[in-house]
Amino acid sequence: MIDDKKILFSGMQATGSLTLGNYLGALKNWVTLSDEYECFYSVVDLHSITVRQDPAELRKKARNLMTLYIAAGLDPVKNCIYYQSHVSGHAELAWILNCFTYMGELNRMTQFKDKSAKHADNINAGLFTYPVLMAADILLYQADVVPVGKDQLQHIEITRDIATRFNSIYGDVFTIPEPYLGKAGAKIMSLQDPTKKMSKSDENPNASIYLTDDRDTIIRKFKRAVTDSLGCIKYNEEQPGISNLIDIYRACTGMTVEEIEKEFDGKGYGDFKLAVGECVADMLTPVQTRFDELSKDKAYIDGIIKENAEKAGYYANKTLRKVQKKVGFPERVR
Ligand code: ATP
Ligand code: LTN
Repeated sequence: MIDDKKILFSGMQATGSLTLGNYLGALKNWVTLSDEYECFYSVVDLHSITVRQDPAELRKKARNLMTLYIAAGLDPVKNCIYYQSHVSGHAELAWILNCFTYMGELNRMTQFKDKSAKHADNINAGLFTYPVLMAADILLYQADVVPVGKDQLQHIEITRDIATRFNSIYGDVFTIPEPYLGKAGAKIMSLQDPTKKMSKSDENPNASIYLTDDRDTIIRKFKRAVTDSLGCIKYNEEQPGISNLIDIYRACTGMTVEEIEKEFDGKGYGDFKLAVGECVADMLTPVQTRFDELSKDKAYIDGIIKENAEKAGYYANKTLRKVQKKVGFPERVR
């Protein structure tokens, strides 16, 4: 607890351009939750280098992501928005937790299997221990909840296992975190293959809506979205493409599946795709405008980066010192 509020932690990697999946599955919920919780939102750049990055590009993308967090509506005074690499406690706690994590556990992680298949020429140890760093992120702030998309649930589960193991040896050191999944949008699928998740690393640009896409591009991509030949707008397993569009519409409008099915009863796919495209464009336009404004204000963003890194460092150090003491590291002499 901080000031009687429960603690929330989440993060995103600064790789590629953010997609509608990232927005609906994560960022949009973050904004809703930020009143209720004491929130830490990190740009997880340590995680980014598990895949080879161009340094200048990474720096630029990390800054854009930081700006986008704010443009999407996160108040940087109320929420601690910071770069993971500015708080050394993440790497320090990750090392300790590595010694409490089993190879067998990490071997079961589906993201590791997917990413090592994709980057067969660079299956580095960081990619393997990625979930331990993620556990350190969460446990460092004693987070109660972690809002993520469905694809990250396995990582939250291993975080809970590591924390429980550590606590059973050393007493109550870590809060055991719970995942938080939004009602709609927890898994937005690719517009070109609705059996695959929409991903910022997809090579086909038509598969994803990027947060930077303009209105015409958004509408064009929805028009081209892969559906089926059944001709009815119903949420079911046989129609994964249509179900995905219903999910997107639901997440944007707050309507229920039944209300949406009723609204489009008897209408064609063309009409429905256009409606989805328009509501997504309406939702993203203000975020884009704010992003452009904020990007011009270097001093303002720099100030946030500095202040929030100090705030995050303060809370991170509190947990880290406790953990170091528990495992038997010598006390610092002042
Ligand atoms: P990559 O393709 O590079 O692995 P990604 O698009 O999966 O990236 P991440 O940075 O791994 O994005 O995820 C950031 C957040 O967005 C996480 O909370 C994740 O669960 C969520 N997220 C990512 N893709 C989707 C999706 N298609 N639907 C819902 N949530 C998603
Ligand atoms: N692994 C996550 C990003 C991430 C994260 C975290 C999310 C790193 N650390 C801590 C929530 C909490 C991803 O790939 N989306």
